[in-house]
Amino acid sequence: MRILSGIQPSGTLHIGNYLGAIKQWIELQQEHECLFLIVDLHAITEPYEPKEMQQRTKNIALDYLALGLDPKRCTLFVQSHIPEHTELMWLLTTVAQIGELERMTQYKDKAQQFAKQGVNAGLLLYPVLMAADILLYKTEGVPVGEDQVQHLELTRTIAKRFNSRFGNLFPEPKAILAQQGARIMSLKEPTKKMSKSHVEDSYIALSDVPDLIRKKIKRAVTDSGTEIVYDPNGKPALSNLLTIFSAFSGKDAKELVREYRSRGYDIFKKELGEVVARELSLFQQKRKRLENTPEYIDAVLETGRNAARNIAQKTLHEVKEKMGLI
Ligand code: AQP
Repeated sequence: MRILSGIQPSGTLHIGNYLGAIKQWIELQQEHECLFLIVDLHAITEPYEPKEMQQRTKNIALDYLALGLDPKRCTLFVQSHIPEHTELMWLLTTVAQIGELERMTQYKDKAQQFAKQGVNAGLLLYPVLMAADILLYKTEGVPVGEDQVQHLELTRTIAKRFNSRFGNLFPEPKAILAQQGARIMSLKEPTKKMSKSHVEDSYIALSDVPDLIRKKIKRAVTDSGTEIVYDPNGKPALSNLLTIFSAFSGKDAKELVREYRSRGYDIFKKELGEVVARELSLFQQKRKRLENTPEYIDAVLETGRNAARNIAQKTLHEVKEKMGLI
């Protein structure tokens, strides 16, 4: 299967990005043809500091490598290095419908968030660029968190519509969801997803030092009562912490409930903090070593650019031919 997924360089990666997306990528690269990109063209749809963007993009590349993506097993590249993404996006804007784009939950949320400063057209067209990212490589599987499933459904609609109007070309890509961690919630507002653009205490960044991780988990909101039970509707905060514990420890939620049921929130949170801190400090040590090899990071992205561009140019040529543009 050909797999593709990406992350925006819009801030520091958090455990939601890791558990919902990257953890699966690391497993998938063992058996599938994988392409993983840094979607910088998506990140510019929100207010950002141009001087920081290059470093942010490199930071994500460092995170990818330190978490375990292996450039011998997958293609790692930067979206804006491949001009075919934006060219295909334009072609696909004639296939997507405005009503479909306006119905996207992420667009509605962000349009509300940025209403005062004005909503740029890129926010509305974001899912068409995402469809172009995916279809350009004739991707079959897209490992993402649950929040991206709606965008992926739209990609399938665009692929289907293109195929029936211009002739068969694109596979209809499927979402691949993590069994645990497809939707990690905010530590402060457990009914909202954990997000890198929300307040710092609401997420655990992959770069947080052990003491900060322990503190954030200690301060995470909990539900009323004292018993440890898994009940996402009745006890969303606790269930979220159980999901995180489960994903980091490899024990399932039922087993954790048996182990901690009557030991109280304090011990449960303390031990959860230790498990998360231990795994993230291994990642941080590896990342620190990689920080000293900027030429290696550049070389990985350059090799990725060349490999991705070969596929991208071929697909774009086929698309234009089918659309009568050559
Ligand atoms: N809370 C989450 N739980 C599980 N998966 C998540 N993902 C994001 N948040 C969670 C998954 O991470 C991948 C990369 O996401 P992205 O950075 O491209 O954009 P996003 O979904 O908008 O992530 P954020 O953190 O919420 O960023 P901002 O705040 O910039 O909008 C995707 O696969 C996503 O599903």
